[in-house]
Amino acid sequence: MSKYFQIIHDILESKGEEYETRFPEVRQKNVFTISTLSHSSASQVYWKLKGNRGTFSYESITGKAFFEGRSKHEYIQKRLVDCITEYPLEFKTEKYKLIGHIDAIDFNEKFIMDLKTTKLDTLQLGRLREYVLQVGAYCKLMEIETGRKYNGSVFVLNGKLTEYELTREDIDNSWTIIIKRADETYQKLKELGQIRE
Ligand SMILES: [Mn+2]
Repeated sequence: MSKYFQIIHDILESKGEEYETRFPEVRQKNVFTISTLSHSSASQVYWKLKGNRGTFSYESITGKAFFEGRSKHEYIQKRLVDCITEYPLEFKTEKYKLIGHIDAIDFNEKFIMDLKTTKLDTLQLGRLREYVLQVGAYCKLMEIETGRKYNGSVFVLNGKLTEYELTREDIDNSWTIIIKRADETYQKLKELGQIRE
């Protein structure tokens, strides 16, 4: 058996903690992810209380849903030759830090993309709203970081390709909501004794 059996085994085995392994700072109680906050403040609190996402069985790791989602992302990301992919962002306050990774960003066009591989046949409005919050917050963070305005779109791949282009209003609203949720998360974790000032 070659040494790569163990290496591939470990890659599959650590899938459940993939994000934590690649970005260990997310294990800190006061580091929140924009993608989780775009779902809700409660989910961010949940993950902080739970610790990590646990390990998965081979069956679930190699199951269709995970690989389909990842492979669609990676197939497209590799071919977006004018873009930087998995571009990291952060926003630090005195209380907490927000982090995020942009699926693809075109610095010349000042354009941000997030790919979504939802299995829903008809995209639910609630779900789309979450996606918009995430991309909107990324756009705003790029603006804060560079002083230039960024636009962005959500691309949904679910049998067909749909684009949702964010408006300026979407972007400003998203940032307000994400910061509000981050404040709530911080407050809740403090009440639960998870964070000390
Ligand atoms: Mn994505």
